[in-house]
Amino acid sequence: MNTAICETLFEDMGLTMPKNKIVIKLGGGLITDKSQYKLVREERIQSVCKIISKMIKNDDSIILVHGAGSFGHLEAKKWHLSRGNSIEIIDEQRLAVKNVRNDMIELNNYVVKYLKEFGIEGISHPPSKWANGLGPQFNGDITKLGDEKKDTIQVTFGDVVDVHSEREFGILSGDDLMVRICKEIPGITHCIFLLGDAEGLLTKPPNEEGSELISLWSNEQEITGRHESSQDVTGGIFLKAESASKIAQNVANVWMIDGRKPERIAELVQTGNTIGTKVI
Ligand code: IP8
Repeated sequence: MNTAICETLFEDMGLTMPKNKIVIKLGGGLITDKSQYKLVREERIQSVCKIISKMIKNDDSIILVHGAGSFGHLEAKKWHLSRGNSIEIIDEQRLAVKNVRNDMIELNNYVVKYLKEFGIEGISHPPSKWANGLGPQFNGDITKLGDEKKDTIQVTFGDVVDVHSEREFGILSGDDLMVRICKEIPGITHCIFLLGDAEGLLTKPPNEEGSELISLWSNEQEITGRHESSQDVTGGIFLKAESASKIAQNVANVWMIDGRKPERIAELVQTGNTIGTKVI
């Protein structure tokens, strides 16, 4: 269907045509302090939600995914949840699965609360309720995240999900959700990963001398990141880069940018460019 016919149909239905369809991931390291159990960075969530609400009022459509940070990774690490059922500690693990799921809902509530503060209704889709299996090929109907309604955003997040094998459970990263959303929901124009500690992909870990921003990245280019495996049960920056690279096969504008400067999201969408890493 051509754009003019689409526009007329939208108008007839009393809707305005979304200008851009943007999938944004709030990294767990952006919205929490990853080293301290359940320490949320509310001011960062708030400032991203403010920009997002302006974009929604400007008729862009947004799907939001967020990471777990210290609401998920620390307990998941302690109880080896990413390995699945470990017979000798299974009772503690089952309890930890419940606790992490509850903690993730608690973190999600902060995101929904700040969307609401700016007049946006966040509709939450906790993966433990609709997805099972691991990696980007997990089972679950992602299409509900594509539902569009005025002043509404569909929201999902990394979670502990059931695995239908002797493993019993495992960790589904928000990055895997990003890959599937961008593959299965039609018309995505932008996919943006918001980082908490860097302006984009860097040549070396942040804070290391000589570390520079890579403004254009493809996966042929090696990165020497640091994976904080004491805090992170998914793949850190490596999984993010790999996921972004997969997404770049279907989506034209895939970026990693600094979530501490959320005005860059709006700049990117308006001008096609900003400070950050464009993934090709
Ligand atoms: O932070 C991990 O999701 P991510 C989910 O998006 C849990 O990788 C529960 C650790």
